[in-house]
Amino acid sequence: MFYHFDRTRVAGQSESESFLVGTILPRLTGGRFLIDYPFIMNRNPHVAVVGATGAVGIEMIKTLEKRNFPVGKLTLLASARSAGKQLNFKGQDITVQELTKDSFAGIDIALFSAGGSISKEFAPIAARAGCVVVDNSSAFRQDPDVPLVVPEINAADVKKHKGIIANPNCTTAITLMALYPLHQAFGVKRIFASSYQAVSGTGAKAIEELERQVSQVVNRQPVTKEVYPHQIAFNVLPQVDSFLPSGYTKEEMKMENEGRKIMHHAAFKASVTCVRVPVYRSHSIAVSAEFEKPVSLETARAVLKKAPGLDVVDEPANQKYPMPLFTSEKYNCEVGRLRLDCALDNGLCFWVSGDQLLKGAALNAVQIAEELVK
Ligand code: 2RA
Repeated sequence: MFYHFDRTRVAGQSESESFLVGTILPRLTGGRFLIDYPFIMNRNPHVAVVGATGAVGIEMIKTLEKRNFPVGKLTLLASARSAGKQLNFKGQDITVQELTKDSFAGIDIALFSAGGSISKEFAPIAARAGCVVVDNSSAFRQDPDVPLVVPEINAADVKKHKGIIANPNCTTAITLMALYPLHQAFGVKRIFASSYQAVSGTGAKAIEELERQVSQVVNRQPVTKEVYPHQIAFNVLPQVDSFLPSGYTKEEMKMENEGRKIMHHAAFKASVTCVRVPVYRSHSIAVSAEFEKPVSLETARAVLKKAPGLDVVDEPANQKYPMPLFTSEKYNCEVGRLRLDCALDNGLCFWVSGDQLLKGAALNAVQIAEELVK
C-alpha cells in the first residue's frame, strides 16, 4: 500500500512544497508515487483524537495534556451518537464532532482508537488528506508498509511510515517492555506466558458488568450477563477475543506475531494463554522465557533496572512485587518475581504488570506522536 501517491498536502510544509511532493512528483513518476519524500512534521501539530469519548480516547486526551505535547489545535472526533459532548483539554471545553471522511483537512496527526472497522475505513482517508495516523486497532499491525512501534524498543521504525503507524496490542506491549531488554542481553528464543487482563481492556460496558455482577452476587440476586459469555465477578475467563482453528485465541497469537515485528526477531516464538480477570485496570503477564545465552539473575536485574519505561519491584522477602492495583494510572510498567526457570535451559521467569490503557494504548500512541515531532 502506498498512502502517499495521491496526497496533495504534506503536514508541516508550505502549499508550494506540498504541491511539488504531493502532486507534481507523482505525475512525473507515472502517477504512482513509489519513493519516500522527506517527512516534515509541524512542530505544533493540529492533533485529532478519533474515538475521543472511549476509554482509550479519554486517556489519549489526558496524556497529551499531562506530557505537555505541543498541540497546536485539538479536534475531537467520534460517532454521531457522541457528537456534541464536551471534553476538557488544558482548561478548555472542546465539542466532540462527528467523524466523517471530510474530518481530516488540516490535521497533522490523528490518534485513532475507535475499533478496527473505523480504522480500516477512515485511516487511509486521513493519510491521503496528509495526516499521520497512529492507529490503536489491529487493522494495520501486520501490514508491511505500516510500522508497529513501542518507542522504547523500535522508535526508529516511526520514520518508515507511509501515513499510518500502528500501536501494538496492549498485552504484547507490556510484556515486551521487560522482555526486550532481556532479549538484548541474552537473545530470547521463545516464551510461555499467561496473561491476567483487566476488564477495562474490553471497554466501559465491561467495567459496568463487573460492578453490577459484584453487587448482584453480594446481594444474592441472579447474575445478569451482557458483555462476557460467563460471569466475570468472582471468576476468571480463559478467553480473550475469538478462537482460531488452532485453539489459540487471536489475542494470544498477537504476542508472537507482533513481538516478531517490534523486536525485529522473525524466529521469536510465544505460546500464550490469555485470561480475563475481575480487575478494573492494568494487565499482568506471567512469563517463562528461554534464551540463547546462559542467564544470570544479577545481569537480568541490572538490565531491567536500566530499561526505559520499566520499574523493578522485586523484594519477595518484603512481599513486594508488581500488582495491577499499583500500576494503574502509572506510565511505567513494573517487573518482579524474577527467578531462574527450573524447567527451561537458560530460562528466566518474571511477572510484569502495566496499565493497558496507558502503555498498552494511549501513552504508547502519544509517545509515537512525540517521535513524529522530534
Ligand atoms: C483486551 N486486548 O484487553 C484488549 C484491549 N486492547 O481485551
